[in-house]
Amino acid sequence: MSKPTFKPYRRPSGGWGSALSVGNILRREGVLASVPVALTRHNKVDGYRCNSCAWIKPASPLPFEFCENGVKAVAWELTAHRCTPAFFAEHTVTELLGWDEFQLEHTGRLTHPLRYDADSDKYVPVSWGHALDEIAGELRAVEDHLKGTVFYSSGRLSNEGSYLYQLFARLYGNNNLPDSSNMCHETTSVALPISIGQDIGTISLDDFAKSDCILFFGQNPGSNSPRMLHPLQEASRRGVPIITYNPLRERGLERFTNPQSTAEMLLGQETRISSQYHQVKAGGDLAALAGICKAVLAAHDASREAGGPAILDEAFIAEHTHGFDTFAAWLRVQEWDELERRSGLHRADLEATATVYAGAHAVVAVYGMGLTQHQAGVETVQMLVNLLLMRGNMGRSGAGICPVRGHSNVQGQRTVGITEKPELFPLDRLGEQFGFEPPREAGYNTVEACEAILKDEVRAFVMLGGNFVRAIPDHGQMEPAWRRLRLTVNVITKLNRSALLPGTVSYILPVLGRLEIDETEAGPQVLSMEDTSACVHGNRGLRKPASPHLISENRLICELALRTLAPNPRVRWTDYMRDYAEIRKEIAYTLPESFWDYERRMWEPGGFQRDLPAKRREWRTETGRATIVTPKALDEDADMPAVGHDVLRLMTLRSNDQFNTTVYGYDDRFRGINNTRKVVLMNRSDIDRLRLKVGQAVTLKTVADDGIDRRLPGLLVVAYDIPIGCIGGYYPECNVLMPIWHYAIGSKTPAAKMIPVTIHSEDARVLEPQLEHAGG
Ligand SMILES: Nc1nc2c(c(=O)[nH]1)N[C@H]1C(S)=C(S)[C@@H](COP(=O)(O)OP(=O)(O)OC[C@H]3O[C@@H](n4cnc5c(=O)[nH]c(N)nc54)[C@H](O)[C@@H]3O)O[C@H]1N2
Ligand SMILES: Nc1nc2c(c(=O)[nH]1)N[C@H]1C(S)=C(S)[C@@H](COP(=O)(O)OP(=O)(O)OC[C@H]3O[C@@H](n4cnc5c(=O)[nH]c(N)nc54)[C@H](O)[C@@H]3O)O[C@H]1N2
Ligand SMILES: [Mo]
Repeated sequence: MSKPTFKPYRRPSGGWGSALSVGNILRREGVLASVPVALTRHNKVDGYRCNSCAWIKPASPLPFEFCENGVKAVAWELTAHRCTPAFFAEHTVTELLGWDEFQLEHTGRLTHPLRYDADSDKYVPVSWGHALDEIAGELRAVEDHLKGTVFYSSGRLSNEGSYLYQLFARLYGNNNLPDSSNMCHETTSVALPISIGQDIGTISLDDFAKSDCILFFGQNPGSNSPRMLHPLQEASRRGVPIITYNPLRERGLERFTNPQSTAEMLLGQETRISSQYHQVKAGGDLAALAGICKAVLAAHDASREAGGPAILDEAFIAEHTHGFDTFAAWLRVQEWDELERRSGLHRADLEATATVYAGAHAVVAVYGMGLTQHQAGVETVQMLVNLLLMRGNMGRSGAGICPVRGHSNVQGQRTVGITEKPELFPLDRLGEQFGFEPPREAGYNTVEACEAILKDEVRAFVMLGGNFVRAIPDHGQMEPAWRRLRLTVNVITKLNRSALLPGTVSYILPVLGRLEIDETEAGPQVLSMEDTSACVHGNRGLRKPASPHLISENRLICELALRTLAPNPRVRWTDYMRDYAEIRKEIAYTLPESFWDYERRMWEPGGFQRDLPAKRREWRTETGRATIVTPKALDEDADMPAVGHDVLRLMTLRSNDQFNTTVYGYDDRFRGINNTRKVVLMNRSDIDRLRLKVGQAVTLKTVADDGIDRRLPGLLVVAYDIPIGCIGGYYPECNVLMPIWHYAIGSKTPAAKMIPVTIHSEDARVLEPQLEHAGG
């Protein structure tokens, strides 16, 4: 591989850099001819839904409704490469454990069901019948169905597959349905129901067009939801202020050139995105938001005293909210010194935001993992909602809260029943519908599943999509525990590390992707999924399957259920796998208020939006009003030792060349990092203070008092524009440093954006020559 380089990226997001990056991956995956054809059906009515992020799919799509990272995700799935039994005959599992994420997935699409053979330490091909029979036998043999088996899923699974999967788990006897959402927007699912009475956001695409101020907290659209840059570009051109709070200066939030506009590309035109950019400390958002709220309140008080107009929406607060007085009293006693210290920002910065906010009529607040993956994540999200509620920015056109969901169907998956929390799904109705008594005991979420596995209480783990063992914290503890499981089933499309940690009985079961034609005895089938704005869309695959031996996720679940569960005439597995409209009928029966006329409406342009009560100011909370939540404390993180200058806050980040644990390449163009992911981004003054050198190799060690040694060697120091005391590294490489018990209070979302670490130089390994470096 070429030598690592670090060079500040001076160009806008999008633009020619994006076009070049796309060209590279199409060539590398051998799909230069086929993917561009597929892309004409990308996010189109009667086409397929992008398998990258969950950003809104508009009713009137652009001629090319895709982005750089959408193309990468499509190319990755439609790749010409194949990972066949011949490959597994050549490589032992032990050998493959030495490969990184890029190398593993780059081998191509999996083609055959495989069973782990301990004698040869290799995966060998088996028939589907044998695989399903043995897995079903193992699942039945688990003594304690309530505790002994876990059914994980990752947020790409369709609504149909998700519904079948939860039904299978509940008929089997538990709610152990952790999903990728547990590591992601679970914080949202806990915070928003208390605040506004629904577990999802309130925004439609249309609101971006009508908003006159957009707040951005801890979300990186340039890499993670690039199609969002189009409405942001439009907003910026209308003169709408866009205010960003992010420790890093992210290129996509600064400047953008639309790669789909010939004029912009040729003329090198670019649009500024953020009008204010505040480099808050990692975890400092709770204090920053409290400061903004305090400044808004102070401005209101001052205006009132001077006989001026109200700045708070007093009528809205009186009629629609609960808890304002307590909150206002709390804000008044907060000390600016403390808010400045915790946020790492000046009072004037926070007041500047408050001034713009107070002058706007319709404000959208966007957030992502920068808020949710913190110990105080739940209260921080609620504080952002408080700010909106102070001026009635909820349930009004152009205003509202916009959590940007991650995986392309992570939201739909939750809607149709993938949840460990029994209260979130109408289990009575499900029981009546299928004539059984669903389990009522809360199931395991991701963290709890890991804890149970560490205690050897779990026998069987079914992974329907995703790369669980790589996505979770504490690799050093979890990987050995994984090998002690009795059964591990990896339902995947590409080889990943989770599959390389086999238990006693282990399978790789390769499935169709949603871009592929899914033909059953009843003809070609379609699927559906929900985007981040709660719009449900149809999906039709268009490519020939990667291998004739693949089956659909739906069929896999049905076949397994038929072999595992006692027969129940009300559950028509054979019909479901034949005709997916039969699954949609069941979904519509369980959730009639959302899914009436499902079969027709999912093909409407823009899909159909599920009912969002908060959008019309109906608050399904305990009090029937929106709750203004006063935080218990301003502590950003109780696990973080307050003393000791040497303790740094590690944020684990995504590069522009990855989708979660899927790594497309070793470049992070926007951050100017090339040919490596083994870096630690540091402020220049921390580098000097800790007597390190740019380009030098270092080891990170977690600061924790549980007696476990967590360390990651071999990272190169990069000088970067990042707040003092905060450092950045890549996920999933850095997950080895995250203690499993370090998570958001209330949601148990791993606190991946603030890991307390110390840094140690590996003197012997200083790299020569000194590397060029960025910013600082
Ligand atoms: N191309 C691509 N697209 C993706 C993904 C991908 O990996 N690649 N992943 C998908 C998934 S599952 C998800 S959940 C989303 C994730 O998308 P995002 O929510 O954007 O997640 P991250 O990139 O992890 O981090 C977001 C931002 O938070 C900032 N940040 C870190 N700590 C803090 C903090 O304490 N405060 C503030 N204000 N900001 C902070 C980081 O600098 C970063 O810019 O994207 C989805 N889309
Ligand atoms: N440190 C740290 N850890 C994190 C995060 C972080 O920011 N920092 N982010 C967290 C977040 S937000 C998330 S969502 C999780 C992600 O966790 P997961 O969703 O479990 O992980 P992915 O990397 O998205 O899964 C990739 C694998 O999915 C399989 N796959 C791809 N497409 C399909 C398909 O169509 N069907 C099936 N069956 N399989 C398919 C491929 O085999 C591929 O190897 O990670 C979390 N972990
Ligand atoms: Mo996510």
